[in-house]
Amino acid sequence: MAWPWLLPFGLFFVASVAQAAVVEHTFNVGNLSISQLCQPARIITAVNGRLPGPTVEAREGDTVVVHLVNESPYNMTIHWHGVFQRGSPWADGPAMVTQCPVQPGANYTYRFNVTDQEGTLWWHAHISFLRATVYGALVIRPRGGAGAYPFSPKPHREDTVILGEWWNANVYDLQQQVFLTGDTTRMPPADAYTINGKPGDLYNCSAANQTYKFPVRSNETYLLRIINAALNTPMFFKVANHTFTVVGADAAYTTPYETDVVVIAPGQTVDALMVAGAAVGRYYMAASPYDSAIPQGPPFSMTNGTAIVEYAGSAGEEKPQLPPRTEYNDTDTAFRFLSNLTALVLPGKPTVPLSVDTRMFVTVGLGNGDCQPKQTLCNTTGTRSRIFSASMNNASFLLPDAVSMLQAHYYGDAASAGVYTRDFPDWPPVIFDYTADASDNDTLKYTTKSTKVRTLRYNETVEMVLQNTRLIGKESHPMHLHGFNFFVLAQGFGNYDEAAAAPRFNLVNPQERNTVAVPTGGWAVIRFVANNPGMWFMHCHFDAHLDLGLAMVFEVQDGPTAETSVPPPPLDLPQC
Ligand SMILES: *[C@@H]1O[C@H](CO)[C@@H](O)[C@H](O)[C@H]1NC(C)=O
Ligand SMILES: *[C@@H]1O[C@H](CO)[C@@H](O)[C@H](O)[C@H]1NC(C)=O
Ligand SMILES: *[C@@H]1O[C@H](CO)[C@@H](O)[C@H](O)[C@H]1NC(C)=O
Ligand SMILES: *[C@@H]1O[C@H](CO)[C@@H](O)[C@H](O)[C@H]1NC(C)=O
Ligand SMILES: *[C@@H]1O[C@H](CO)[C@@H](O)[C@H](O)[C@H]1NC(C)=O
Ligand SMILES: *[C@@H]1O[C@H](CO)[C@@H](O)[C@H](O)[C@H]1NC(C)=O
Ligand SMILES: *[C@@H]1O[C@H](CO)[C@@H](O)[C@H](O)[C@H]1NC(C)=O
Ligand SMILES: *[C@@H]1O[C@H](CO)[C@@H](O)[C@H](O)[C@H]1NC(C)=O
Ligand SMILES: *[C@@H]1O[C@H](CO)[C@@H](O)[C@H](O)[C@H]1NC(C)=O
Ligand SMILES: *[C@@H]1O[C@H](CO)[C@@H](O)[C@H](O)[C@H]1NC(C)=O
Ligand SMILES: *[C@@H]1O[C@H](CO)[C@@H](O)[C@H](O)[C@H]1NC(C)=O
Ligand SMILES: *[C@@H]1O[C@H](CO)[C@@H](O)[C@H](O)[C@H]1NC(C)=O
Ligand SMILES: [Cu+2]
Repeated sequence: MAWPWLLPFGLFFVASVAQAAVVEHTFNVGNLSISQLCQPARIITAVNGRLPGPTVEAREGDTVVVHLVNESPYNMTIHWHGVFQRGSPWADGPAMVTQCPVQPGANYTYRFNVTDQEGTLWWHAHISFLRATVYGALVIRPRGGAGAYPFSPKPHREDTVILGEWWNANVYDLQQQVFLTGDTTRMPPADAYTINGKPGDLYNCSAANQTYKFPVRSNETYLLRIINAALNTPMFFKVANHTFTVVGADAAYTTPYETDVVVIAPGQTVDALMVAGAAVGRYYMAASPYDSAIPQGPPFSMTNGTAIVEYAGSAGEEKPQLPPRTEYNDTDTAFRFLSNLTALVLPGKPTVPLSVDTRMFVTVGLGNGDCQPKQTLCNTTGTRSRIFSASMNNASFLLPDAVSMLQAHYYGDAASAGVYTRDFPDWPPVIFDYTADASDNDTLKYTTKSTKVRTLRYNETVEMVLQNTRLIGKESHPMHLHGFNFFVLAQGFGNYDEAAAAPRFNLVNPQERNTVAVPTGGWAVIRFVANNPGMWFMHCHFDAHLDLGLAMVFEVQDGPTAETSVPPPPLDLPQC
C-alpha cells in the first residue's frame, strides 16, 4: 500500500536534486549567403549558418559554456540578455563595457551559470548593429523540467517565436554611414519584419521558404516563447482568432494575464500559452510595428511580418485569416498590456525591496550635440552643424576604446583613470517641464559626450525614476539593465509626481523585468538590489539610440567575500 504514496514523492525528490549539467555549444560566427524577399542572395553575419542562430536550452542551475569562434570579418561579442552573470561578469558581453571585442580569427569562451531564473531569455551580438542577424533564444526550464512549470495547462509543445527586422543592405555598413556622417537619416527603415528569421507572405515575394509555419492540433496548448530581437521597433503581436495567457516576461513568471495582443519592445520576452481552440484552418501570426514617437519620428516600415498557424486537417493552401489590425500609434493598447502585468509571487523568490538606499531621477531621451572627431564625414556646415545625440540626465554615453570598463575597474583606480569618471548624476542638471512641447529648446537639447558611471556599494538598494523628455520628440525607450532584474513599481504619462505616484506603487507583486518600455512622454519607477559586483550597462535597447549615447554604467563594488567579488578575468579574455 505504500507504493502509490511513495512513488510521486520519490519522483519529486529525484527531480529536485537532479544534477546541474553543463550545456556546451560552439558558435561559429561567419558568413551566410541568404536570399530574402526574393532578392538576390547576399552575405550576412550569422551563427552556425542559421538565422536565427541555435537555441541554448538549459535548466535552472546549469552551467552554460559557449565557444565563440569568430570567422566573420567583424569584431564580435555576444551578450546573454537577461542572464544575471553573478560571479561571471566577464561573460556578459557588451563590447568595451565588460570585454574588448573578439577580433576576426580569434576565439573566446563564455562560461556562466543560469541560476535563480527561469523562462525565456536570448543572446545577441553586442557590437555595432550586428545583432540584426546574430541572435537566438536562451531557454531556462525549471530544475524539475517542464512538469514543474507554475502554470497550467502544461503545454503540449513549446515554440520560440523570435521577432526581428531585416535589411536588404549590409547592416554594418549602414551603421558606419550613420556614425561617420552623424546623420541618422542614413539608416533606412527595415525592409521587413521577420518571425523566426522569415518575413512571411505579405511582402512582394511568394517563395515558399519565406514563411515560418507552426503546425498545431485542435485543442492542444502551446507555450510561445516570444522574443523581440528587432533593432529599433516595438511590436504588436497577434494570432488571428486566438488569444493568449501570458505566464512570464523577461524570464520571470507573471500572474496569468489574458489578452488578444502581446506588446513587446526590443529586448523584452513574453511567455504566453495559446490554445488551438479555433476552427480547423490557417491563421496568420502577425508582428506589426508600434511607433510611439510624438511628433512622428523617422520613417518606419508600416508592414506586417507574418507566420502561419496551420491546424492538422486544414486544406494546406487556403488563405489564412488576418488578425484585426492594431494602429501603429496605439499607445493605449501598449500601455494597457505593459502596465497590467504583475509578478507571480512564489515562495523563495526575491520580492521587491521595501527600503531604498539610493534614489535617482533620470531623464531619458533625444537631444543634439557636436560632431565627434571620429565622425570624419560629419557635415559641419549649414543647418546640420549639430547632430542627433541621446542622453540620460543630459550625459551622452561614449564607449572607451583602449580597454574595457570592467578591466579598468578590476585593475583599480590607476587603470580606470582616463577610462571613466564616477560622476553620473542622480538628478538632471536642470529641472524643467520635461514633457512640454515648449521645453524643446536649443539650450535643453544640447548634450556632450562622456563616460560616466554611478558607483554603488555591494547590496545597495536603488530606486530609479526613468523620465522621458520632449526634447526632439517623446518616445517609449526600452531601457535595459544588465546584471539584474528590477521591479517595476509604477508607470504613467507626463511629468513624474512623487506625491501622486508613491501611494500607488505596487509593493506586493510588481512585475520583474530586465527591460522596461518607459511610456512615451511618461515615466517608470524601478527598484533593484545591487547584489552583483561588476560593471553593468544600462541603455536604450533601440540600437539607433544606444549608438547616440542613451546609456550609462553602474559600477557595483565588491562585497566582503570572494563569492561577492569580481573574480580574475578568464585567461582567454580578448585584449584590445
Ligand atoms: C530560400 O531558398 C532559396 C533557394 O534555395 C535560397 O537561395 C534562399 O537563401 C532561401 N531563403 C531562406 C530565407 O531560407
Ligand atoms: C557555477 O556552477 C558550478 C557547478 O555547480 C560551480 O562549481 C561554480 O562555482 C558556479 N560558478 C559561479 C560563478 O557561481
Ligand atoms: C578557434 O577555435 C577553432 C575551433 O575550435 C580552432 O580551429 C582555432 O584554431 C581557434 N583559433 C584560435 C586563434 O585560437
Ligand atoms: C475541442 O474541444 C471542443 C470543446 O471542448 C470540442 O467540441 C471538440 O470536439 C474538440 N476537438 C477535438 C479535435 O478534440
Ligand atoms: C476569425 O475572426 C474574424 C474576426 O476577427 C471573424 O470574422 C472570422 O469569422 C473568424 N474566423 C473563424 C474561422 O473563426
Ligand atoms: C497589416 O495587418 C493588418 C491587420 O493586422 C492589416 O489591417 C494591414 O492592412 C496589414 N498591412 C499590410 C501592409 O499588409
Ligand atoms: C494615430 O495616427 C492617425 C493617423 O496617422 C491619427 O489620425 C491618430 O490621431 C493617431 N492617434 C493617436 C492616438 O495619436
Ligand atoms: C489594464 O490597464 C488599464 C489602464 O491602461 C486599465 O484600464 C485596465 O482595466 C487594466 N486591466 C486589464 C485587465 O487590462
Ligand atoms: C551639409 O549641409 C548643408 C546644409 O544643410 C548642405 O547644403 C550640404 O549639401 C551638406 N553637405 C554634404 C556633404 O552633405
Ligand atoms: C528653455 O526651456 C527652459 C525650460 O522650460 C527655460 O528655462 C529656458 O529659459 C529655455 N531657454 C531658451 C533659450 O528658450
Ligand atoms: C546582502 O543582502 C542579503 C539579502 O538581504 C544578505 O543576506 C547579505 O548578508 C547581504 N550581504 C552584505 C555583505 O551586506
Ligand atoms: C576591432 O577591435 C580592435 C580591438 O579593440 C580595434 O583595435 C579595432 O579598431 C576594431 N576594428 C574595427 C573595424 O572596429
Ligand atoms: Cu531609445
